[in-house]
Amino acid sequence: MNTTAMTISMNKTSRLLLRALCALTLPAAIAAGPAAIAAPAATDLITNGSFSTWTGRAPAGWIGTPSLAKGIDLGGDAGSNAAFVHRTGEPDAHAFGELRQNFANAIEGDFTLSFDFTLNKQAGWGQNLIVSLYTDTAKFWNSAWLQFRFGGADGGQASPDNDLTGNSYLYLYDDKAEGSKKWFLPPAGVTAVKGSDYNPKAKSFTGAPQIYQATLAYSASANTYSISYGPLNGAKTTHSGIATFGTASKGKGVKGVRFYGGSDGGALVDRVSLLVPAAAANP
Ligand SMILES: [Ca+2]
Repeated sequence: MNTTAMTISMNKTSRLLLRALCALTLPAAIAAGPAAIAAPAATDLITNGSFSTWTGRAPAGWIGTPSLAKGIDLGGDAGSNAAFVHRTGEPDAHAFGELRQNFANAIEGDFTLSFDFTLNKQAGWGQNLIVSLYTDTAKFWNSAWLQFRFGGADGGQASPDNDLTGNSYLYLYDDKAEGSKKWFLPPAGVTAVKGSDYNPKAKSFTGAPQIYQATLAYSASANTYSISYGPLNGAKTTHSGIATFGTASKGKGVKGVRFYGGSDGGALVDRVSLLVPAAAANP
């Protein structure tokens, strides 16, 4: 629509009209996916999504647990670092090698989260990477608006099947109804994510890394999610019209984003952004 609109002769009235049209159509543009969200009228709420700057053991702008580590850059942003998330103890709130960032104001409308990642090949519990958007910064571990996970063939719930073949799958985690949490998008028909051989101490890969990119878009008007993922420079698999997650109708909104490792395998995360329409940006 921008191409057509820009050919209009621009008197003051048409400029105002164009502005109104852009405001009306922006949510649809964001829902359409990463190619459409490069519009200038979007604001990135993430600080230091490239992980270029670190203060001690945590990247600037982020909250990290002690087992979070600086990782090798994944190449999608200009030469810096990534974050390596890796669970190192029992699965309580403090044992995860995790990465979090809070926002000044709750996000209750459209947003698009995107990031690059690898999953490590290692025998383990079966959930290399868990992504959570939470509503309570003080109870980030149990206030998920939504979660999605890359794990073994059954989501890592019953068997340690994140095996050395390194294949993991996308799982969406319904946290809308307490006590009736469930997984969906089972492996049948879901694209496998191949693992990488990563040495976190040496910050190096053995063989070619398998680098992926994922995008999660929420449309408030449709009250649905769209998620796509695939090789960084390759074709993406997209699931759209997802309406199972908790939504803004809870009246809480998203207050922060969390990446953490739920298995011994771990994951590298890089080039994180969370775009909102400019009018909805934090002041
Ligand atoms: Ca980086």
